[in-house]
Amino acid sequence: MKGSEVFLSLGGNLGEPAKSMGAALRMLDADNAVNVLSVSSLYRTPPWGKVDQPDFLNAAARLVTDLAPRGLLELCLEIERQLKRIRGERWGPRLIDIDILTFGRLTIREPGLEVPHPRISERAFVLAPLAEIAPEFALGGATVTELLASIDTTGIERLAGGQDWWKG
Ligand code: A4P
Ligand code: MG
Repeated sequence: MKGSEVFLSLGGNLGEPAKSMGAALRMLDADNAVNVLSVSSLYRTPPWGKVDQPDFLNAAARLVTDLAPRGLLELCLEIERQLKRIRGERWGPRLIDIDILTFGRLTIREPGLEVPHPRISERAFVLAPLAEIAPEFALGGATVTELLASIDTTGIERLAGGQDWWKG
């Protein structure tokens, strides 16, 4: 597949998030127009935004896809629906959340689709897993490693179990 290189962030803090995230990655990889190239370890992360909720599990993935950005977003939203995500309050607890961090080198600012994801550089739960699979990737003039070094990573823990946890 020639396609576009994409980085995704996955997270969840209800039910069995590792299972939901693994299922989501396998569903993406099963699509003819998507190949999952690499996946980070799982990270346990303190809740960001709304703090009185359970810890999250988070991970990052690198894909190549022949889909257009909207097509990939629709696929991610459909997978979230299939995994019975219950949509609740903003930044609140969730079974599974899939965010498109970057899509090639495109900048998209449209209703319902913003790429690069606008809050990457302030979120250690996104940058810590991303730094494991793409440390030198440049975002707005800094590398992922540099961005991660500039924010608070208190409480973030990489879980043992390596990068094949999602293969099921
Ligand atoms: N949308 C726009 N751009 C994108 C994109 N690049 N990727 C739209 C994916 N979706 C995008 O999503 C609402 C809509 O965003 C989608 O329908 C899509 O059209 P949502 O996930 O329900 O949004 P939300 O939760 O209301 O707000 P937001 O800001 O997207 O929340 P996040 O960013 O998903 O954050 N703490 C830890 N430790 N770990 C976490 O994973 N996650 C959140 C949720 C809060 N705190 C967390 C974590
Ligand atoms: Mg989201």
